[in-house]
Amino acid sequence: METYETLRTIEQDALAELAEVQDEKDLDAWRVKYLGRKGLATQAIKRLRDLPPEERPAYGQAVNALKERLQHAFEERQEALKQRAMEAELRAEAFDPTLPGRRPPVGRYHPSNLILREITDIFKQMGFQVFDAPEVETDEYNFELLNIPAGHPARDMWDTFYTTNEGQLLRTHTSPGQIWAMRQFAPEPIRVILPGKCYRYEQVTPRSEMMFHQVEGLAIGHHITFADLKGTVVNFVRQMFGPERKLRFRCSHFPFTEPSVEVDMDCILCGGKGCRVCKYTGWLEIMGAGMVHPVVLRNGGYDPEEYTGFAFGMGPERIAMLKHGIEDIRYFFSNDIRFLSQF
Ligand code: FA5
Repeated sequence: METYETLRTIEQDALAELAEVQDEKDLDAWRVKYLGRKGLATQAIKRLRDLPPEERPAYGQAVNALKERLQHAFEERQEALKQRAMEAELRAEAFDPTLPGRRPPVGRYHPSNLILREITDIFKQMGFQVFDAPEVETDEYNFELLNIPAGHPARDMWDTFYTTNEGQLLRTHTSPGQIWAMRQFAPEPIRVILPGKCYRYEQVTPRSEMMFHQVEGLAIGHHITFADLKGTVVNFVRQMFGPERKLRFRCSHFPFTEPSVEVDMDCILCGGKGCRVCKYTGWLEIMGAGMVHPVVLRNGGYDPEEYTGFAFGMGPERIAMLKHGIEDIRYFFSNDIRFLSQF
């Protein structure tokens, strides 16, 4: 019976020690000590040899039962330790369910898109529809059909990026869109605006980018006069910049309009007195415009004896710069979130 006494002692010691175990390392040492290959409970089977044969099966069963109980106790302790570690971790994180949640950052429109939307909304009220034209153009559409033949000095002003395909280029202005729109609608009267990207091979400065947007406007019909152009532009500028704005139409030249003008607005910062923004002139240039040249009308499919039209082209980034007091156009496309998130 002494043999069974030993088993009981092993069990009591093992359970007492197990209750003291506080971490994984001690737990593992305990397992080796009692349940490992050379562990006390495992080795207890060796006593079988000292017993008479008829008692051996009962003793064998008693050893196995002991090992099972110890194994069970081990697993329970292991689970309890895991649970305790998890609770400690949660406490350390100090989760407070009453705090408000964190808002995920929400995307927003790019300032160029915002100003394009404002511009198109104003023209939509005046019956203009938005027309989409390609950014990758041909020499024919970007220049030839707009009355700018090869060798024309105006080509210097509108130098661009060429593709490896002969005669294919990135458009320098939205004006080739006039031809696309005319060819789609002629001989119906039209009123369209064409917002989109343009590209120029020129030095990047605080006022000029290599890639920027333009919004082209085109109206063609019977009896359209320069007065219609003035009325449309005045209405646009006053809705965009306020009803007190004054406008000036200054003689200019574009090969695709005749007569041509540059439209200036009194400086919104100094009200016309002269300041750094308007370079002390009191005026800010906001667009080029004019009456559609007869050659361009014909290229678009309208008979210039019967139809007249006006066109204009403006730079929305420059308009946004005036509206929001932005000093450098390069902010628009340098992808700095500190700038973009202000709109
Ligand atoms: C033109 O591009 C003409 N196609 C405009 C036009 C259309 C005249 C229809 C008559 C009839 P201009 O090169 O001046 O003109 O450009 C028009 C506007 O685009 C400028 O007033 C400016 O706001 C903007 N722009 C021109 N170049 C740049 C640039 N490098 N960076 C940013 N904006 C520019």
